[in-house]
Amino acid sequence: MTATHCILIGAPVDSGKRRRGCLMGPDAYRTAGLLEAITALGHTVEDLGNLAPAEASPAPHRNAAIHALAQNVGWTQTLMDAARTAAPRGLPIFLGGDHALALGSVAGMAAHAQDAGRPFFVLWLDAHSDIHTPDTSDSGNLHGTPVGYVTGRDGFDAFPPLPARVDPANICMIGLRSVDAAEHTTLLAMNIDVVDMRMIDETGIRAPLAAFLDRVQAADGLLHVSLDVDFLDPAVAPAVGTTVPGGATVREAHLVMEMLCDSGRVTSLDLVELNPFLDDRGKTASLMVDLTASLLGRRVFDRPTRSHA
Ligand code: Z70
Ligand code: MN
Ligand code: MN
Ligand code: MN
Repeated sequence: MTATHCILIGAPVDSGKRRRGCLMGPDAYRTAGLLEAITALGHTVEDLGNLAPAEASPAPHRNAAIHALAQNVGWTQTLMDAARTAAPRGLPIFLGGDHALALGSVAGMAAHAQDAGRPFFVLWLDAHSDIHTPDTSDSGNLHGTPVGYVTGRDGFDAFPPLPARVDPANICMIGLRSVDAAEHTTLLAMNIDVVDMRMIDETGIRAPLAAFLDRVQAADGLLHVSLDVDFLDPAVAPAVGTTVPGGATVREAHLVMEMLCDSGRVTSLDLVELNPFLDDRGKTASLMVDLTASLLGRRVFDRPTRSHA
């Protein structure tokens, strides 16, 4: 992989759900050696430190269950701006923080792609589809809404207007195993490319990912990868608030990252939902760092001719 300038954006977002701890995520990644792992691969790193949410004072939401609306609105503005500013200079890596940070990171990257006149694609690696709106969410946890926001669904009036909507046809979700009924209806209506765990068991993870990457390639698109810790099986990645059994293995996750690296398409990355308070001697943070390294070119053994095709 050619040398890349990686821009680390600390996003200690802890407002997307009620259980606290994700605010420690950015420093856990640094402690686990993320900067060293990136530079060891021949890339350069710039660490912007940890950002803080903009001030926001939205009216109370009609859904009384919504948790921490003002903070989430403020983070969305901050991270949208940060993405747009960083993207022309390198590869932004958003160090979460819970998945509510992706309202800002993905919206900002979509705006950047529009500015650059390029199609924009999103790979969502997650146990959940996170396609709620503030109106359809029963939990009121806004980390369940980023895909709803970036695809331009109604109900986000309190949030910054979307500079560029993400085409649902350009989204692929891999790893799903916990989808609410309202989300299921929406995923079908939007015809989103869903690779659930059953499909992974039946076809393997390689074929559906290769098909998606071929589409990104054919369109000469920019690709944002949003990696939720709960994509992984909780046995290997215990540092998450909501554990869902039956997740991706270490081997499947590394293969995904290696294929993404080979594609040469990834232009931004979210690392989300790490709750260091729940980790086991840093093993989840370390695994996330190793996966990031695979995405950026680390190889077990280099063969000159291997690719995802
Ligand atoms: C559920 C909700 C969720 C985690 C996203 C879950 C959302 N669909 N949970 N990531 N860990 O509350 O909306
Ligand atoms: Mn998620
Ligand atoms: Mn999740
Ligand atoms: Mn729900």
